[in-house]
Amino acid sequence: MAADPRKFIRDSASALGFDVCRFASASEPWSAGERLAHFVGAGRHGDMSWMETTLERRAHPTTMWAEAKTAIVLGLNYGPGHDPLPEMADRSAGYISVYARGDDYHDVIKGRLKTLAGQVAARTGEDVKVFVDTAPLMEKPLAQRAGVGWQGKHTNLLSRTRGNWLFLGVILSAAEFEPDPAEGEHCGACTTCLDVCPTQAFPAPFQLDARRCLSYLTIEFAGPWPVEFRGATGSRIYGCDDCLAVCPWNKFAVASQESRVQAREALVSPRLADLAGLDDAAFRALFAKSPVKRIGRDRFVRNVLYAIGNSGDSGLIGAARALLDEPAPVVRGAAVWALSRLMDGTAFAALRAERLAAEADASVQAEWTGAAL
Ligand code: B12
Ligand code: SF4
Ligand code: SF4
Repeated sequence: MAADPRKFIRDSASALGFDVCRFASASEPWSAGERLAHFVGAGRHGDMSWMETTLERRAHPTTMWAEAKTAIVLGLNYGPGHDPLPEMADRSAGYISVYARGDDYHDVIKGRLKTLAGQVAARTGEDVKVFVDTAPLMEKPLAQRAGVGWQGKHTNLLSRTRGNWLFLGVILSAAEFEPDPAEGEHCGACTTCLDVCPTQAFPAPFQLDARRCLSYLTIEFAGPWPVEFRGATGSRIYGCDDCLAVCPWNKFAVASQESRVQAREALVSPRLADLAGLDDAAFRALFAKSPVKRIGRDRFVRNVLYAIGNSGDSGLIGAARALLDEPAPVVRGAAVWALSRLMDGTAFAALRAERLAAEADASVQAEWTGAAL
């Protein structure tokens, strides 16, 4: 009997540091494309306009690459080895989500995917294409089809044997491989992730409205946030882990062995006062090789100011005041909001009297007058 050609690929994936490597058909039809169209049609993608422009290509692997026959789905465990949510009890510190505490996972995974893809191409003589979140491919439904896990009610892919902390990457191959069995859904009657969400971002189980998700707001959304979400963010300054961290299937999660995704000490409970004082150069240095760098200093400092506004720590008033003269209106506006929460009413009114007349930007004026929505 001929050896299973998948074994070589699995062994090589494991040697490259991947924790999971499974195979799925890339050509069979699915309903994920229609669900994506529903998501975008309802406007749930918010300002992520690339989701609109790539909608047709994202509908199915073969609409992007007609020759695709097999999806080789890779998973990399980034489990922290503990429940990170209690860290948020320290309101004078910021919370950076677990996935962003080490090196950018795109950089960690991409090179390895390319190496593996090269081996697959050499072995099969067929073309390959590599994906890690950077091109329009729906990775979670492919991972479910390959049996890596299932999309839970929070819409992330989780696994019976590994819990919720898994990065995904995909290689499409024009070669046919025998598919692994797909995974079924094992959420049952549980609604823990839906109930914990601080912004009620789930319009229904298995559906997310990204516009309400703190991960979207802290990372993808550039402007001043709608006021209703600012208090809910608490100390979350980059991403959000709540719906992942509370899932009971995490009892099977294990700590990641991958050195490049291990948390850097400086990115666990960093002091808000220090973060508010970062200029562009210091921001870039602190977040070198981290995904946080991608959002830029101004958006990050905006997030820090919302967290300062939620801190209840009057010792942070000086840090927020120091940002009232920033060039970016989004930073000035967030500083005003933070001060409105931390200063007593009389002192804030006096500051407003001093500052409002000199403020030229309408969005920042609205923060001073309390008219911001
Ligand atoms: C856009 C995006 C986001 C957006 C939107 C998230 C989302 N859930 O769609 C935002 C910015 C909010 C986001 C946040 C996060 N993200 Co993100 N994100 C993506 C990205 C680039 C595309 C996802 C996508 O296509 N979304 C569109 C929606 C429509 O797709 P979907 O969730 O698969 O939709 C399914 C369900 O809604 C369901 N559905 C819809 N209606 C119905 C109805 C019924 C009855 C049923 C049963 C199902 C159902 O079917 C749809 C198709 O399968 C992927 C990478 C990729 N290329 O796939 C990473 C990815 C999903 N993100 C990832 C991560 C880690 C996160 C965060 C955990 C980061 C953080 N800690 O802050 C959060 C999690 C938030 C959450 N609860 O989802 C990982 C997830 C890994 C995993 N194990 O699942 C991915 C795969 C990146 C990667 N390569 O590892 N992300
Ligand atoms: S990441 Fe946070 S805000 Fe987004 S859906 Fe999950 S719990 Fe809600
Ligand atoms: S918390 Fe419960 S409902 Fe949510 S993904 Fe985990 S098992 Fe499913």
